[in-house]
Amino acid sequence: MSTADLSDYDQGSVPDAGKLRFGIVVADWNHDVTSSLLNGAMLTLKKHGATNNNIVVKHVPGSFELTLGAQFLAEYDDLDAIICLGCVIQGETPHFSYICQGVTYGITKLNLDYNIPFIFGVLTTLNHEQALERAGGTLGNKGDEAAVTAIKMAVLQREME
Ligand code: RBF
Repeated sequence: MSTADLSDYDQGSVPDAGKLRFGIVVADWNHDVTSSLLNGAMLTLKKHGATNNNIVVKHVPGSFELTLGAQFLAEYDDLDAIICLGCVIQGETPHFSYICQGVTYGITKLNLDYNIPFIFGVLTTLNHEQALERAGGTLGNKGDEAAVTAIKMAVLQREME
């Protein structure tokens, strides 16, 4: 069982995000969890220099819609990275697997189709408790980690230009 707080990263190794523009697309299913992921991502982007004016947040109904929501952002705004936040919790039917498969494939495809990073910030947990532990609970906040990844990948992309 994992016990590490992976959000406890070396802040000195994160580049400045002051000149970068971010999109965040967040799923409303399991809203208590995804709002904490969003809060963590926003705070972390701003901690590293991003401003409110340079962060666009859009909501979609569920994690399955994250892919198209992120594509809308990529098409209609000039962004350096797009963070996708959601939480899929296993139920009694195989639905969980189909949603996870769909969103994982969708976000992977966006990464390859567009020349900007799309960050996978989707929790896929066995229960609600596991999700809360990873959304500001004892195991950190995956929203923070998604934000750090977005900054690092956006800077990497700029270095290559
Ligand atoms: N969306 C989530 O983001 N997390 C979930 O745990 C989740 N569970 C679902 C379970 C069922 C049985 C259904 C029908 C939908 C679920 N969704 C969930 C919503 C899904 O991502 C999507 O919004 C809908 O399937 C409509 O395309």
